[in-house]
Amino acid sequence: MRLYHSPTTPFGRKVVVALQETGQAADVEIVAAIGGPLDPGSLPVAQNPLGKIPALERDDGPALYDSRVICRYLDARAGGRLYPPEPRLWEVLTLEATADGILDAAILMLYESRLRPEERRYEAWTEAQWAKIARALDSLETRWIDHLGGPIDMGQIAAACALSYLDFRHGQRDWRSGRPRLAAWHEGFARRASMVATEPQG
Ligand SMILES: N[C@@H](CCC(=O)N[C@@H](CS)C(=O)NCC(=O)O)C(=O)O
Repeated sequence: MRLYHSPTTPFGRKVVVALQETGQAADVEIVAAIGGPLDPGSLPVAQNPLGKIPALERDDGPALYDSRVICRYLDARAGGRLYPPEPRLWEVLTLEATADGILDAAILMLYESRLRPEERRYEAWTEAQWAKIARALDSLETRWIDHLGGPIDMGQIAAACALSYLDFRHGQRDWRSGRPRLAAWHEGFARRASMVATEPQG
């Protein structure tokens, strides 16, 4: 299998962490892909019409895309450790969606500051994206904190990747402020070998 990926994508990082946590890293070749909405560059548009990474090319079926689909597929292939049975499954999927939503907003903020010409930037829109992130972080600190402390699952991996991405791209926002339990959880989870090996570069 071939995974289209870059060293900075947090969605791709979810997949690589899942590969490592399920003992499948050697089954996947990493293909470097770089680009963005204005110029797809080497993004895998043939594999994913949306032109986004990660995308997973399989030997025995069509390419898969969207990190949630790829992670679910890889976990099923390994025997299903990261997505537990119902009813906990619904919690895991909702936590993963919360983390992915943080990332969607964080990436839109990055594109706004990097891709939009300065005179056309819309500060209120950027702050509205951060407001979504702040609400989601508050829910991680309250509703989700007990779940985060349970056995490892894909929701936790997604949350850890999202928090690390906030450090990487939006460190000045100080997401830890007022969220001591989430900060402590992240500090511990970030020490896992799979997280250390996939620290964003660039
Ligand atoms: N929902 C998608 C989001 C993937 C995504 O936004 N990837 C970014 C890189 S982190 C991308 O490829 N952006 C290029 C673009 O939007 O054109 C997933 O979970 O895989």
